[in-house]
Amino acid sequence: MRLILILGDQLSHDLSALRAARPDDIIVMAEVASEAGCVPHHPQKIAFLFAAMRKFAAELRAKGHTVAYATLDDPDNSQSIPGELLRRAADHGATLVIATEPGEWRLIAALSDLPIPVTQLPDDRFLASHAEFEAWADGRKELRMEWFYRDMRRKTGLLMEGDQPAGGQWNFDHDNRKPARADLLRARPPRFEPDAVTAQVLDLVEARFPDNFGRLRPFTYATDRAGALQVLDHFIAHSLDEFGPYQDAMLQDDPFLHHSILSPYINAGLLSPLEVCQAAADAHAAGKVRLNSAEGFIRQIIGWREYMRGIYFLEGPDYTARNVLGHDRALPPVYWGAPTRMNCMAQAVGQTRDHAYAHHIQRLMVTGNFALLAGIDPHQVHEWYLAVYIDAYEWVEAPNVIGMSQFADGGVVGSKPYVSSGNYIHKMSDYCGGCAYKVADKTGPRACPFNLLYWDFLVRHRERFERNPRIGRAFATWDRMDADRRDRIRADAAAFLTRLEAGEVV
Ligand code: DLZ
Repeated sequence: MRLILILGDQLSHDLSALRAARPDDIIVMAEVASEAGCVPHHPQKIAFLFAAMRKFAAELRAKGHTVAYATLDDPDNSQSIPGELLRRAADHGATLVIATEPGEWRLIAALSDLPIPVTQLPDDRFLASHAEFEAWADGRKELRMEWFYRDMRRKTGLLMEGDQPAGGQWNFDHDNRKPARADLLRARPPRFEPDAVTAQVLDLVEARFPDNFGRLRPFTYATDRAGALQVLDHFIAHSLDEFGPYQDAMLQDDPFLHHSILSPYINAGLLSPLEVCQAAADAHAAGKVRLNSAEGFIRQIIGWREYMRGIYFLEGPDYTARNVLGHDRALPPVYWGAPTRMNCMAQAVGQTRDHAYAHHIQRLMVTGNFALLAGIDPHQVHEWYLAVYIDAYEWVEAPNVIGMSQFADGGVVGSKPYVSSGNYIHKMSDYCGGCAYKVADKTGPRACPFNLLYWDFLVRHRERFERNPRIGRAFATWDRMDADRRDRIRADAAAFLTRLEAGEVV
């Protein structure tokens, strides 16, 4: 007798472990406190996964599989994945577990440590296997996503004309940096009323996780593949064409803009990355979607998403502990919704609280930028992102946060730290108009904190970044400022950081 393990982010009917299943195998799925509580996940994230797991289990049963499913409130539930495997193995006399390799070192180790044999099959829902990524990385002085992405374009044939990229260019980023106008006619992602299964899960989550940061209701995410496909179709038909130019824009009253909101479904396994990209490429081929939009979208998935996973597994289990900049300030309460006078932070965190979602620029250039400039402990930043975003799993979140956003890996992911003064946020959003601080003020009581902290960060880390070709020139600007101004900036930054540490409203 054998057990087949399906984790909450492995809800794909062609999962390698399911392909290996025989008719008499027992499929094990479990809602467990050890996963739901390893960081304080957003209630909508827990509800999304539990509802999707229950529906996936029902689909498997309808196909004839035997599923041993533990709900969180099952009194016999041992509340951990290893515990549930051992319990089910004892119940059924199983002697072997077949799993698809989890997306987190912690769980890979937990499965390897089980007292019964476990076969961990490769997760081939990804385009690049570990061996392929290692071979690609081997011998390169510097790893850069762009080169990897081009290989993935060649491998998939997406937006390729023979061996050349469609339109003669691999990357259309220069067309894709427009601020957005407020537009009441912009399409919104479809909303799904909770059905009976989801409603029951919502009640369970409300009762069990009352103190987790984030609103549980209204809950409007799809929780099965059919719903996820509707979101995909809607995105391709109504939003993808404008996604490209406005993908970096931020608007106060529009949390989603032209973003697809497909990452929760792709990362949980309800949609495959390739089918999503193929739909975008087909829409372009049919003349419905401009090339820079299709290319920008496809790059996020077969480029960035795959690259993040490659880095996570290449760098090893200690990756989330890296902190080359020695940042040690505690994550301030504003990340958990405490009042702030910084409108951009209030908007990005408020939208995260309401939807368990923020798009990549809000994550990178608002909350991430602030944490880096303020010298927050990157491990705490990593745990926050892992907890609050509905699409966050360690294999994708850690390289994005520890690497790209916090530069805590010393430049494995990014060739420079992603830092900016208030100007970038002002250019790309409508946040600054409604802010208590003034983005035009570089010093003084109303100076935008990003303006102060930007220089303070660079000066603190001058030795490391001065010779960096992508950011080094900023030091020449700093050196040209008169000494009084430089002193004022540093004194105002220090005062701001003192207030932040004291827990004052900043
Ligand atoms: C994220 C998550 C949560 C909140 N809960 C569960 C759960 O109860 N059962 C489960 O099988 N998976 C859950 N997950 C997803 C796992 O944490 C995920 O499989 C690992 O982090 C590896 O990506």
